[in-house]
Amino acid sequence: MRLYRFVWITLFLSGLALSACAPAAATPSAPANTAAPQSQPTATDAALAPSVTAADPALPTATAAKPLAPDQDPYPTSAAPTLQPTLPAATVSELPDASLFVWAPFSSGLTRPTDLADVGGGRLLVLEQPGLVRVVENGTLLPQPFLDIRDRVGSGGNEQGLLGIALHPRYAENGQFFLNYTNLNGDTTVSRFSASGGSADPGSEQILLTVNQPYANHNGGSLAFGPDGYLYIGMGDGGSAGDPQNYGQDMGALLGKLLRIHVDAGDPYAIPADNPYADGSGGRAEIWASGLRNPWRFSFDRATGDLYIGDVGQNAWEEIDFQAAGTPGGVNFGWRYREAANPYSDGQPPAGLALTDPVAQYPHSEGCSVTGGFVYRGAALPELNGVYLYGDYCNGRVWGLLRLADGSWQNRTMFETGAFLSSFGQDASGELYALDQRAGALLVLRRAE
Ligand SMILES: [Ca+2]
Ligand SMILES: [Ca+2]
Repeated sequence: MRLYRFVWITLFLSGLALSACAPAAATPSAPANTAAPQSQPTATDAALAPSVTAADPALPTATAAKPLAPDQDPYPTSAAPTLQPTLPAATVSELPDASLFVWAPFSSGLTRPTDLADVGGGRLLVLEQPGLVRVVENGTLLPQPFLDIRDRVGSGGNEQGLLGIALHPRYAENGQFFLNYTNLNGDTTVSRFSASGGSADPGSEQILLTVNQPYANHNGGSLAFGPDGYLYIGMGDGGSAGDPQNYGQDMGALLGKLLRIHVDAGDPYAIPADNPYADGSGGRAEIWASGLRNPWRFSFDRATGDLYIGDVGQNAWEEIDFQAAGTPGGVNFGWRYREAANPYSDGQPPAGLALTDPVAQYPHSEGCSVTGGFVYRGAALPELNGVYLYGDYCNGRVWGLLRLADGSWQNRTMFETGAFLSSFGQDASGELYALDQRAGALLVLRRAE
């Protein structure tokens, strides 16, 4: 089992064609928070060869229509960002005793689950990496998929496939949801789909954005609507290792960025007026933040609107980045000048270039690939109110991170789940789930008996 885990991790990091290399019936690790700590993987993606799935290493270009004039009328939401965010009164003042809680089995039978969304009525949509959207109803996996787009999803590489979902803020009225997947060419695709009557028609797809991916790995994959009503898209640096084309710092590239678009205006979208390069001068208009290596998972605190990004590191450090709600775009999170808060490339940043270090980091003695999570805002576990939970894909460890009233951070290991943590999920009431990619299972965070 330990050897198998090592092989799996090596494959994950290498972005190889997993389906050709790994046995389909490998035994998953048991999802329980009492699992013993795993041996620390030593594999890194430093020796990656470029993928054969991408033929064109040229500067990626979006194939979306030319962005329209900056939109002055952002989609209104009831949760407008606060310019001077304050912590909700219910936020706890310290990290709680982890033994109060347990990651309990919730559902199983899934194939490489990658993301989750709550559509109400006890139904969770769960993405399967090969291209199915499944329905888990009150913990039971339904046989009929919600959507099947396996015909257009390329999932040969371990970081490729159907990767992210975001429901439109008015999903209950318009049935719109958004998916992020790598297509049959390995290129990032962000599309709008429409649901009705408990399922979605593959023919309803409207492609918003396609970004050329020069290598099979580092595709990002997350989607989330911010408190401003705009859709944020996490883009990795394109792949290989060490960001050989320096996309993270190239404002002419969409790779290595967090993008921000307005999906309710324009054709197929509009650029928010306060994007840092909204007029197209100095950088691509879709860019919100830069200097990211592989922001596999990011989320917004549903109470404050604060942004948390889990940015996967190279050989040594994993990091959590933070942007307070209401602060301007244009933050540069440092890659490849820095790996987390540590120097990476031999080049020095130019004078005057401000880089923003993470609020938490951990070395590869404690994991190997960070999976960003969520700030807990549910009702069942008030001791966790305001705690950001995040994990490591390779060893299943889960940390708690808490922003204290004075702006400092408390960070501590809380759980050893033993899961291959591909993602965390949040339901409509704010309760949290963990997705075990290898076991095909969902775990739910509950109070220990
Ligand atoms: Ca890539
Ligand atoms: Ca960074």
